[in-house]
Amino acid sequence: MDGTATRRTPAAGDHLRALYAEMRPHSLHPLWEVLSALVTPAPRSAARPHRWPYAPARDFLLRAGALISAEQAERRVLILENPALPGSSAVVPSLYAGLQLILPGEVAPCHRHTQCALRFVLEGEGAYTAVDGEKAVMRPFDLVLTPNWQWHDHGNPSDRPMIWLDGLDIPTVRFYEASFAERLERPSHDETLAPGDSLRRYGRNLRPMRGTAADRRPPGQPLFHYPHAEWRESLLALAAAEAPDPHLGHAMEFVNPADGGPVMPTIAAHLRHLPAGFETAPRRSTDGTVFVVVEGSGTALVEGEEHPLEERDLLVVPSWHALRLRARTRLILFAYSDRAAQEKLGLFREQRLPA
Ligand code: 1HN
Repeated sequence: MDGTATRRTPAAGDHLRALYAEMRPHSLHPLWEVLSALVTPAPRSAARPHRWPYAPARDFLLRAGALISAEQAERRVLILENPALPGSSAVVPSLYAGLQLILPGEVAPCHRHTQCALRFVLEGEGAYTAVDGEKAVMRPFDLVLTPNWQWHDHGNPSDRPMIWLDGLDIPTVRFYEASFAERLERPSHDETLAPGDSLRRYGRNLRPMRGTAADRRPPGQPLFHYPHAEWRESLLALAAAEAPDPHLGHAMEFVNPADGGPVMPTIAAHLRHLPAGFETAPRRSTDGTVFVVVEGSGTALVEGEEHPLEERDLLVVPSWHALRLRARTRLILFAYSDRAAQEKLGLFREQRLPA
């Protein structure tokens, strides 16, 4: 398709190019020159695989912490920008990732926006995210959600820095041109519920019966805290009970208890467990995915290229890049991706490749 028309005769080619030049100021362009790049037979991601080792990123973040407060910054975050998407603030074309630092005594002021967010704790203990005035007190490797348009502020009453990974759908919301945001006039939301209330109400396969005015959280999104201690126990129980899937290892998805679906409308999150010495067969999928190493060490092979994996390292694997994981010790990974949005749009595909 590319340029075939213009190659038929030199004269016709010249006429076509002259026509394009005449049309351009009218914002009209020939589809036949770009069709094959627009409608590709398989995804061609603009992003590239990349690993951020934790230690240097942490050092830069702590240096920023000495120079700007969380309140001044509103959010003191280093963006993990895909090296192939400069200026985009995107880790893959649809998603954002950042590392956030809250120092002892600091508050990140209360706001809300149409972007939805997850936090995955990397370091520290005792800081909280308050969602609509209910605190989730966080420990390493807890998952905390701030669904779209819910008020949220963070605070660190502990005596150590707290660092977490932020995952948001910022580029998706930007694509739809649907960003709204507002700040609360006070730094912190008034406490509306005791810390941990929604985890106790909705995190145990129970819910208050309706008609009792006891449903305090939005009905479609009742749970926002998935503690490491709980998810790890489930993942290890699965690992003890059955053989690993050849392409995934042991894998578990975080679900929204209201509907059994992904944790947020645009973002899905899941876990992997690989026994020591296990290597997966290659698999590719259309969801651009950010991985965090929670436990152990090993190697990720992305389209055959090796990326070492150590605790707290971050790795991005763009759409349709074949991934194999190799565990040196027992390897546990957290991951989030745009699979939730893609499933709704009928776009999600995965392919299991032979070892
Ligand atoms: C945000 O609200 C947070 O609440 C973190 O911690 C990062 C990046 C862009 C837009 C909003 C937070 C963010 C953000």
